[in-house]
Order: sequence, then C-alpha cells, then structure tokens
Amino acid sequence: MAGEPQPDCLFCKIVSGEIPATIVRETETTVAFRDINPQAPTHVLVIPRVHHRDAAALAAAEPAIAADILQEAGRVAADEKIVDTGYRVVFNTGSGAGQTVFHAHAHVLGGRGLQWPPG
Ligand code: IU
Repeated sequence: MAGEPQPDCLFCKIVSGEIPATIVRETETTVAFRDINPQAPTHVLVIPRVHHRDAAALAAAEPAIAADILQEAGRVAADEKIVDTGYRVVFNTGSGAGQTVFHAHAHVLGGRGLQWPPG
C-alpha cells in the first residue's frame, strides 16, 4: 500500500537502517544522505520516510511531507554552503527521465557550475 514500507525498496531499507548510507540530516519525516555515485561535489538525496513511487505521488498523498522535502533540500544546501554559488533540486520522474529508484527523492546538486538545459 502507498506510504507503507516496501520489502524490495532500497530507499525503504536506508530509512530502516538495513542498508547503510552516509546520512547528513534527519527529521521525523525525512532522511538526507550522500548519493553513492555523486554527480557534483555536493550530491545529497532527500527522501521521505514513507514510500511513494515518485514526487508527484508523494505530493498527491502527503503534501505536507512533500513540503518537508523541499525545506530539507534548502537546509542541506545551507549546510553544504552552496546557496551563494547556486544549486539544483531535481526530481527525476519516470524511467524516461532517468528515475531508477521508485521511492520519491530529491537530488540536491551543487559545488560546481551546472549547465542548462540539463541533458
Ligand atoms: P534516480 O533519480 O532514481 O536515478 O536516483 C537514484 C539515485 O540513487 C542515483 O543517483 C544513485 O546513485 C543513488 N543511490 C544511492 O545513493 N544509494 C543506493 O544505495 C542506490 C542508489 I541503489
């Protein structure tokens, strides 16, 4: 059921501590950890503790937690000191857009120049 931990979800396992991650921030509703394959000097993922397949599903079902994700993304950027130089918050949605883990997550990327449009 949406919102419930999924036994085969890697990010649910990071939330439960079953799979290790380098956690940088935690709240009652969110966990932020360093991406295992960083694409920029700062590359942190902010995820909800609850399981929804993508950001749109999360926002539809639990909008307050979607807002928490955005707030935490901003806090990560502040902690990482990338606010002044600029940073990007990305929700890849669907495999055609590069989503590989179907548990909603925000990528927070910064610490280098970022091109627009993205590839
Ligand atoms: P995507 O938007 O679904 O492609 O992002 C998934 C990200 O999760 C990707 O950048 C992976 O490097 C990252 N990741 C991770 O940090 N730790 C893991 O155990 C796994 C994936 I699996």
